[in-house]
Amino acid sequence: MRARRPHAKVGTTLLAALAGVLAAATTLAVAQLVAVVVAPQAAPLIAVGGVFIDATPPALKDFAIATFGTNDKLALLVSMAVVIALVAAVAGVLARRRWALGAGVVVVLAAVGAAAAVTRPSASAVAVVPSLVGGAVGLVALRVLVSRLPGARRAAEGDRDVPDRTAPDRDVPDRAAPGADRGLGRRSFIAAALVTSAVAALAGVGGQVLGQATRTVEAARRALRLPTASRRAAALPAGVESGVVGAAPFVTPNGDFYRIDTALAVPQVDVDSWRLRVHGLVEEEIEISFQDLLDADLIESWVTLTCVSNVVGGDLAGNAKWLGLPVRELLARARPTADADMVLSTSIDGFSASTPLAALTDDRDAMLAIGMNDEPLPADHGFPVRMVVPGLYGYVSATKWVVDLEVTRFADARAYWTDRGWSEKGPIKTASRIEVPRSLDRVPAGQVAIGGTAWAQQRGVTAVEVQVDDGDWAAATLATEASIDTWRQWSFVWDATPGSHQLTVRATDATGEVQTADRVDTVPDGATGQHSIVVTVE
Ligand SMILES: Nc1nc2c(c(=O)[nH]1)N[C@H]1C(S)=C(S)[C@@H](COP(=O)(O)O)O[C@H]1N2
Ligand SMILES: [Mo]
Repeated sequence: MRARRPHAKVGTTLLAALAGVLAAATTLAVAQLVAVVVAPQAAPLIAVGGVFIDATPPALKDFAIATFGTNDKLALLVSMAVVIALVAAVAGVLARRRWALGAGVVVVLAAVGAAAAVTRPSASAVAVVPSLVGGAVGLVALRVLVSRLPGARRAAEGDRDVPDRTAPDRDVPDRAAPGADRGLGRRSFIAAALVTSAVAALAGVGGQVLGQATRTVEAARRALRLPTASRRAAALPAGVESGVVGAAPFVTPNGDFYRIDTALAVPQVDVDSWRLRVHGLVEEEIEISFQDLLDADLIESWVTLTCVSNVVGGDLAGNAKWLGLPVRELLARARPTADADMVLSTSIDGFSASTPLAALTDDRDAMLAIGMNDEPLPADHGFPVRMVVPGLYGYVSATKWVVDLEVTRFADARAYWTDRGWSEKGPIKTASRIEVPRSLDRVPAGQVAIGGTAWAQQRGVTAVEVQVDDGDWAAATLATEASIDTWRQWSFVWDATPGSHQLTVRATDATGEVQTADRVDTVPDGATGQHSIVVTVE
């Protein structure tokens, strides 16, 4: 009989797979909704994704950034959804034949979610709740759907996990009486599938709506009035912009500022309970509140942040006006002992960075920042407090959502990325890039405006040169320097002749060192090499 109905059988298997996928969607949506109430970071996708990110080898992380750029997190979430859907489809097919097997897959998935959630930094025991509640609801959904698959036995006929061994065929659905399809056929399954989808959709939308409504942290951020700095940033000198149309603006608007971090869901930090602890190799342990920061003498300065994962010509750099407390004032109160040489700053989400103590105590104005371009820090950029240290790549200095400063020694402690193959120290390397025109652009022959940005934080850029094809290096015009800690724009008027041409740029820093042409990869301490583009002149 089975052999004569291959299509029906395939169809039922597909429906079983669909049952599994719907049950998984219900599990995730319900878990997400519960997580909004219990702990947002405890949502299973977020927690499992977080574990995955922390376990990702540096090469894969670099590949993800290179391939997906700042969409690497979206790529991860989509991949996880695909994998879960596949596993869930298998669970549905299994559950049709042996309920215990299918149910087992759901239980294991929920357990993985719960385990991931409870082991995330700063998680409490309640972090298991979203996955467990979601898993329970998912099990019910799977049970209901599988029991309504065409050919499934009526509930009255028994709910056994193991089919009757005396029967010649152990396959429960196909063994069902010919009349079984009448009561529990496709229509009944479709009805149950619609109800399940509705439950999943309601939970999903409910989670979103509730999430928005309870975003008290964003409300607190909006309500915050930043104090005026005791030492204001110098007004930007006229002429910091090169004037080349299409070049990156000198000040990066907060909304356009590159974002790099390991947080799948942005940490929601409550300002009233935020504390920063300064401890370790210090004469005196210190703890400050956010109010302490608001009441302190704050400074403002322009600093260009750069990511160590930025490739030659890349855009993982941004320039902003930061408002904050000099870290050296806090350290002066704590009094580091003579053997200390590093400060390990740690975020509420477990990320950490190792910064040389000297970089936090010298006159470069490393700060605990609370303001970015005259606004409270955006949540993505570390609200309420982050570190900003001129001259060092972000991974060794710019801890967002910072809650802890441990004064220690490089010999005794390692930071998040140092543990994953990156260098323990990360001074920013001199870089320059061409922003206008774009590579592979077509431009008209004659005078063409070339423009871009160069940076060498803590040293300053003193020259930029452009090379056309294999010609001599020619000096570009430098825009005014705002400070040695900010990037510097440049422009160059090129007398373009028809044909295909390569343009290359290099910068020289204030120590006289010319940016090297040697290409090295971003791992372990930042890329080098010169940026080239190819354009067609018509
Ligand atoms: N908590 C936390 N802070 C972090 C990171 C992180 O993953 N988590 N990444 C660092 C890195 S690698 C960089 S380049 C900067 C980027 O800061 P931005 O996202 O504000 O541009 O943040 C740093 N601070
Ligand atoms: Mo970075």
